[in-house]
Amino acid sequence: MAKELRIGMLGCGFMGKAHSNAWLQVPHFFDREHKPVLKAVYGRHKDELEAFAKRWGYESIETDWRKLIERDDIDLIDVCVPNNMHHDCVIAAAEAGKIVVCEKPLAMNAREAEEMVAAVEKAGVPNMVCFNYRRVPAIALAKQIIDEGRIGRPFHYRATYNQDYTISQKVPQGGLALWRLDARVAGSGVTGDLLAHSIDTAEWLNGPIKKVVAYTETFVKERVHAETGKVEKVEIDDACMFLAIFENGSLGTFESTRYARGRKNYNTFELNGELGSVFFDLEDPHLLQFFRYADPQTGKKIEDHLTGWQKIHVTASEHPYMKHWWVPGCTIGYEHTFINTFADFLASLEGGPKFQPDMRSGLRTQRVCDAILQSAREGRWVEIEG
Ligand code: SOE
Repeated sequence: MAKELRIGMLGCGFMGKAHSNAWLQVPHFFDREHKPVLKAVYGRHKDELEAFAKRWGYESIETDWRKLIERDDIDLIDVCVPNNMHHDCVIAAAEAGKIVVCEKPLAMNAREAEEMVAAVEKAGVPNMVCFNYRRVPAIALAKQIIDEGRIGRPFHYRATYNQDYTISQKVPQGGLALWRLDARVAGSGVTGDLLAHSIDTAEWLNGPIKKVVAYTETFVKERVHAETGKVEKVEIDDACMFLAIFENGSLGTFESTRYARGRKNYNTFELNGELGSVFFDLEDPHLLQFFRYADPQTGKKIEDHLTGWQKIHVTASEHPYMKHWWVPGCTIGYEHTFINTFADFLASLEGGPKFQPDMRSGLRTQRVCDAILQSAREGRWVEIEG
């Protein structure tokens, strides 16, 4: 008999939906001792909350998130509310002895994240941050190829994360749909929202970043606030570009914007090494491009007139996660990255490998984000502590 894992969901927006779907789907595709049960969901607006609970089959609703966390019929708290609530929700959940899942970025800044890590480690509760792109099979395959030594000494890491939904001046800031444009709720703009993904992936694939120098821009300086109806100053970074030096000596270039007309979720990375290179584009998520120059064992050159970039269609059962899905050639989507993520997290609760990224890893990414914003403010290189 599977052990019930009673889920308390905080938030019923975009991520509340992606996470609810993932908890329900894990048992259908992965053998786990735990069976997630959608026990209760919190939301600010009763009507929207009731409709959400009905749609996803939550047993109950709460309009007070602290009351939900205190309930003793809840095992795991999943924090899917805007960034400025993550700190208090995670600390309350840890103090209540709950398993804690939190959306990215972990917090508004590293100071908050430190307090959250201290709370979960003091309580000794399992914890994670939902950087879901690590569980895109093609990205997990890139990690495997790097760990197999097929890239060798790294020289360059190049990443972009571009979107285009805020170009119009008419797009308001704040409120349920656009809290990401309100610095008081989001903490930052593309740095915390998009580059946090790029940084988590970069450090997972290429090791820690030692220092950064950054430039940020806010193209639309004022927007109507959806809640006050007043025109207010925009205080987030609409775009950010930074250079990074990795501990391993390789050079990094990162760019992110919400002003790249035509780019919807253009999250890409390329790593160039002595023995080979890999390239990935989330707008083409089933493919990993791999260039093989030399044999990782012998270092002997294998490049000749027949070699070139391989486009690996990452759908075979030998590829990460894919044996749990369909037959070779059949693809999976955005929502499956959350299902793969929760499958790994449940495995870690059942004696499997320790789950990463945990909140201490989330703190590390927060420190890099803080350094980027500090560098942009002060116009100088900033070292990453800790
Ligand atoms: C922003 O539009 C956003 O939804 C991010 O907040 C998510 O983290 C990213 O996965 C997709 O884009």
